[in-house]
Amino acid sequence: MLQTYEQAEKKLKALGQEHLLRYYAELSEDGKAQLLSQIDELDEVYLDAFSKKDSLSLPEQKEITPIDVMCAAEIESRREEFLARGISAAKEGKIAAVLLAGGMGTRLGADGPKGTVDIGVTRHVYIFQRIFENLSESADAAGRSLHLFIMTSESNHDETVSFLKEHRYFGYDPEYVHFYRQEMAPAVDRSGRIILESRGRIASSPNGNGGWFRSLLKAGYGSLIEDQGIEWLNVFSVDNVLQRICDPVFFGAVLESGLPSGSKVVAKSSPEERVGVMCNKGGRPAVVEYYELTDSMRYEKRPDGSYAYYYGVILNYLFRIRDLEEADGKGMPIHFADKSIAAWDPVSGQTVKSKEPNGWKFEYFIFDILNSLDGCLPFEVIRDREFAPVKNASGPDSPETARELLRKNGIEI
Ligand code: UD2
Repeated sequence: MLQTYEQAEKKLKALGQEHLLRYYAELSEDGKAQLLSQIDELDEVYLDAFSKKDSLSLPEQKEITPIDVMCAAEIESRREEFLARGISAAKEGKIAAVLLAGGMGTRLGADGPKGTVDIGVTRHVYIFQRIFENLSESADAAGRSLHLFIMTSESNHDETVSFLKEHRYFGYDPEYVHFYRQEMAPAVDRSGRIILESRGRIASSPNGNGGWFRSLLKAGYGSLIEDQGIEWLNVFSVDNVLQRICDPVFFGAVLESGLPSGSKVVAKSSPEERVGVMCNKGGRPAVVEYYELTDSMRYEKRPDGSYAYYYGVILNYLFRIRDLEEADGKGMPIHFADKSIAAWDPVSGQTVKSKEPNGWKFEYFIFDILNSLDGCLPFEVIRDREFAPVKNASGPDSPETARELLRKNGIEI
């Protein structure tokens, strides 16, 4: 914690961000302490990345080629073998789950954490409830509870914890549910100056879903993971109400492959579908995010006429922890999201949110770690059975499309 204004001023001067203290004298004592705390937590890694954003020294352009995927038919033919392998490792507690729930859920328009959204019709069906129902199925198959780590963010942590406590974790053993906050990142304007949301508050947002492992260790869960003999983490998205969690078949297949990671994929519904695509980059597995995909990649075809980049990641990954510890230290790329950011307007004396994007948010992406690992098993799952994301208020990937898919899978809603 920065003790004084002078220490904050010194840090900001070195970063060329001293404007953040412009209104300091006008703030209350609490306001001053809050701003000093944000300045203390300010990580210059984002500003460094921004300074290199348009530099001529582009990161070396690694060659991108299609990747082979373990297709559903092969999985079906080896299901019993994979299931047996996965169950026996889960019985020994070698796997735990990590739920990424720090996102803002802006596209859904939910005013609370996305997991608290009830998509039920004849009964309550909260998104968090589906997570615990799916995890419980794998825990039952393993004959034991499996640890679940829930990553939240500053903006939704308290509400997430109180909601799950109020709903008694939907019957799951609370001893096996652990929470931690992800880090926040500052937002900058087009020139790279950090934006003040108000006179005493830096505009900041969760730093993407890619910082999950570093934040998990920073929260002090490394010793629990070691004491419990957990060797693998199944990391997944909050918004997919059909996904299998700690899926023993997926787990067994990755164990059998000998690879340090796995990624559940679905055949894309169209080249335009908003999912990252699995590929090889520089000879190692990788994912290119949907809005970073070039049209030539999006529409590239193999000789047999099928799309070359045809498998989309559903944000359900398996990682072997010992490889993560090594790879995560190599530094993950920072992505820039062009966003409209609420900013303090000294003229009107108010916080103003422009309709058009006016700056950049910084995000780490979970899948960037794949390119630092020695391999990844892309594992195809059947879309209608395992991929029902709730992202938008209406249209594709909405509560309505999710309800349709739940009904199709015999789940009463
Ligand atoms: C994500 C994937 C995309 C595809 C798609 C499948 C990434 C970067 N993109 O796209 O490739 O797999 O999902 O539906 O993974 N989250 C946090 N903290 C953050 C930001 C996000 O925990 O700061 C969580 C969020 O709560 C959710 C998940 O990450 O569980 C996906 O979030 P998103 O909406 O940013 O990713 P999306 O849907 O654009």
